[in-house]
Amino acid sequence: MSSIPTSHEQIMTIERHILQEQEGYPDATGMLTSLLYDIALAGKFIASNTTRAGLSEILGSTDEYNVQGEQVMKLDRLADQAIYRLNDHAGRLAVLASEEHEDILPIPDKYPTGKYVLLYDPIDGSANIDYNVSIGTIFSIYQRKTQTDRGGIEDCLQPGRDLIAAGYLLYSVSTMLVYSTGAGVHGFTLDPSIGEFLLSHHNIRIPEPANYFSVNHGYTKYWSQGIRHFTEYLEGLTDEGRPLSDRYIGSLVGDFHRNLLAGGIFYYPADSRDPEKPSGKLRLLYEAAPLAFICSQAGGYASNGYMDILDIQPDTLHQRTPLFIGSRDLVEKAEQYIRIEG
Ligand code: FDP
Repeated sequence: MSSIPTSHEQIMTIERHILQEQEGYPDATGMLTSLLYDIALAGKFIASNTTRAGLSEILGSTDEYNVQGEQVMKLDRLADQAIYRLNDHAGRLAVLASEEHEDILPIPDKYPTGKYVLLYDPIDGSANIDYNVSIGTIFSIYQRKTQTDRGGIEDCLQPGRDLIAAGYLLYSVSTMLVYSTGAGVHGFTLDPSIGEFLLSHHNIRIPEPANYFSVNHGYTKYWSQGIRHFTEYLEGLTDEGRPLSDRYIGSLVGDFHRNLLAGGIFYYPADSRDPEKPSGKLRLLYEAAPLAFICSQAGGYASNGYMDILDIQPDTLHQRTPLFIGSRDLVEKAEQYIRIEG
């Protein structure tokens, strides 16, 4: 059944919404609009494949491992290629970088380059694919810094503070696209009967008080004292004296999205499991910075435990960071515990 409203509600497609936002910028060329629109198109393509994941040959993993040493799932590869191939030839981008590739992804010589830079995590939460649990795609758009013809790594190594736009797709009960160009956060739900993303969540703000916290408790014994005590605080000793509910999908986009709509905190701290990964698991450029941008636009906050994620200058493409993200007061509380107890 289509979700076309019968009342006087305005139907706002994502294309119309992006165009309307562009009207606020008289110098806009339409390039960002079409870039965002093609990301939405890639999202539709990925969504149509995720819904067939249990039936088609795309279920399961390939024999390859990505730069993080993780096994590449077939859907990862398909999503990675879809995003690249929809964007490599349109003359909007100087360079791309994907979480699945060690190095930057240049624009082929035969195509023109443009003024933007696209970074993306094609499938986030991919360990969930085989179990039919929510997964997502995360994207970040920066303005290029270099003036040479082809973009370079300096164009990709920019702090989240400099983001022009960021967003994510969530492939779940329904498919959603949530994005911000720095003027609030807006959510669109894919109506599969007409193949359009329709505005369903206008100007999202993280509600108060918070309701949830999301963390992988399986790692408790590897946490610092500050993280353990912060978790105990959430479990029962919050300032209001009520425990928050614990919900962990293990898919950052899904966990973040729930906390964005319902109020809460997701955290993936540094831990003592792997001395080679002293900064935790999540990637600054592909995961933490874009979601921090969305979060701050919705009135929330994201920190690495010591400072605002948006202020971190990345040194490498695949740099990892501890992440505390969601309702501002909870993230600040985490910082307090870490400052005092480590
Ligand atoms: P995944 O490895 O399945 O891609 O950074 C990736 C991520 O999932 C996040 O989406 C998720 O929040 C986290 O890792 C889950 O890690 P744990 O299994 O260690 O909890």
